[in-house]
Amino acid sequence: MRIISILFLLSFFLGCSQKNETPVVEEKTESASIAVNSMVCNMCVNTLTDALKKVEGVQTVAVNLDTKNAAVTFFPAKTAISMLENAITEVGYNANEKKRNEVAYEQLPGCCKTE
Ligand SMILES: [Cu+2]
Repeated sequence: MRIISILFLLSFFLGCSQKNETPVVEEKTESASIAVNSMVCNMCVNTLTDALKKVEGVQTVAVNLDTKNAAVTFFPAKTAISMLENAITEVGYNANEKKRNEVAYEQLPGCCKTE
């Protein structure tokens, strides 16, 4: 009888500890569409994709040369559209209304310069 009650208690505690496991919280992502009108070739696409993927909290990046647009999904707890725009301007491209970093622009390969 004693053993049974111990087993009962044990299973009770095990049951409890399972219930107390922290549930996997699904963080919600947001998506942003950023106009990058000065991209001209696939090297631009690579540069922009790399820069955006490096931003903490970014989940997916899809840069489209035809529409001159960067579609990004990100965790809003970790980053924001303004930070994504900054990542783009820091590699030498205008992002939405934000002006590019001129030093970074000068360092782009010749085919990526628009002027
Ligand atoms: Cu280019």
